[in-house]
Amino acid sequence: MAQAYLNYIGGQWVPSSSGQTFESRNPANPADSLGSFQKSTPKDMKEAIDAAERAYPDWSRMPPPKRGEILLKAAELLRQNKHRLGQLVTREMGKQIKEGLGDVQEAIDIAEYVAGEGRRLYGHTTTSELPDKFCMTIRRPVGIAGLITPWNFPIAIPAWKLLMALICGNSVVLKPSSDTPLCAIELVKILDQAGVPKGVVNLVAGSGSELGDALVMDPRVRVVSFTGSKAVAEHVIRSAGLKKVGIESGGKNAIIVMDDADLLLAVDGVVWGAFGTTGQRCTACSRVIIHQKVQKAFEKMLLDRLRKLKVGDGMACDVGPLVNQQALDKVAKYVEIGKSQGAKLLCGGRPIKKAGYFFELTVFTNVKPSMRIAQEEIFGPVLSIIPVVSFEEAVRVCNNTEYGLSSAIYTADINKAFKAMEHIETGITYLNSSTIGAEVHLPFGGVKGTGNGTREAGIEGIHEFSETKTVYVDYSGKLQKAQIDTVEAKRMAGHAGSKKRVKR
Ligand code: UN1
Repeated sequence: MAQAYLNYIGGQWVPSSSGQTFESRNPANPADSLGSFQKSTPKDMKEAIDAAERAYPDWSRMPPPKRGEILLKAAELLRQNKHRLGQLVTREMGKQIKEGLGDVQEAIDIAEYVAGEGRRLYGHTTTSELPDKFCMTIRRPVGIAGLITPWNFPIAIPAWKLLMALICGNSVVLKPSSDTPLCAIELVKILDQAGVPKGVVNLVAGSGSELGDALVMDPRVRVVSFTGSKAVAEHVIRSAGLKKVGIESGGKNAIIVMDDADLLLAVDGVVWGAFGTTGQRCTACSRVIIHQKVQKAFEKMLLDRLRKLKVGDGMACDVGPLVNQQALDKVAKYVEIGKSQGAKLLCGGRPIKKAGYFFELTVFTNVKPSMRIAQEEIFGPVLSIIPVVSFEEAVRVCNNTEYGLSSAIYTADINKAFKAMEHIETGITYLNSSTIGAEVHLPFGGVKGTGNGTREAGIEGIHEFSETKTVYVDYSGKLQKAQIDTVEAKRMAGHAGSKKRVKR
């Protein structure tokens, strides 16, 4: 009998009003169940928002350094539990164990980062156009934050959003992915243990299509943060209306390899970017745009490297499974599309006949930029190699997609590197490094179809979860009118007055 996990509402572990549950299973071995979770209803969601509303006044008024102390304690607890949680990430989501541990490390990093922010949360002070007047901005929490998180970073992404929302003084309702509810529950338990007051963090498990609107459309929820597919992101934006909404909705990230690149280094970066996390990162490299002079040599080196990688259970192998059957089917479908549109398969292309959702490491070459495998997000271990003849063409091909999250260029030419930095249309560009591996103290997000221009993490994450208030302090003791009582107006008045005096 699988262990039953409940929702966390108002500091209590409670069952859903539906009386129904779903299971989370190990994608490397679907017979291994992690437990059963609540199939929640909009009524459960409403109760979670009620609880967040009750907890908000006290939490939002707690001095931010105090909130920071609690979140620093959460960082310590995460560190103490890193090994256990890293293994859980691998078991529930499938990624290779080093990456499972990295997922937890990213949560530790953000917890430490935001704990320090408790003593900053800077606004700015500035001048006034009037005498005896002081102007500044302060940061205020937005209110209740509704967070909808994906399965590919099942601890790190909930942590990015939760901890940023918390340090700013928001109370939170989290709807984690149905593929990884246990990782989210473990994170919430740690926040509770660290001393986050009851009701400040609430978790409601279940399907996004059942619960998403109840969270996003509730007028009490003032800020929504969503990471997931572009189609759902567009629905979230439409439903959220005038709320603050942070969106990260995928990528079609490319690595440009120029003819002067250190090819060994480039192969390392491509293998890590394309097949790390089994290609299931929003930042994953799914296109290599290669100068044709080095194409053959690069492909040979790449294939040599891939032959050495073992696909299997992430606890023991180099590359883990896809997250579920649907993901496996989607990858298989794209391989067929690639073949039917005339791309040449260099290696892989088939599901691996094992109990889990495994797929061969797959590389297509001589891919045309317009082919669907070069345009659409596959989210799996499928890489497209696109030959080009010049740097200018490489940048053009790189930008020829509806997404704009991450990109990279391998070159020894500093001029090309800086031109790439300037001309590539993505939120993140790496020079001589892969497309993955963003650090939490820098803004994360993209342009074009990747989102709505917002960034999470870093200082921009603070902006995501706080409002700017502008404050004017007038200590002149009289009514002073901006734009009207100006020096110029006074001079004009004086001038008019002196003219009058002359007349008299
Ligand atoms: C994601 O896939 O949505 O930069 C997040 C990276 C990770 C985060 C990826 N630190 O690859």
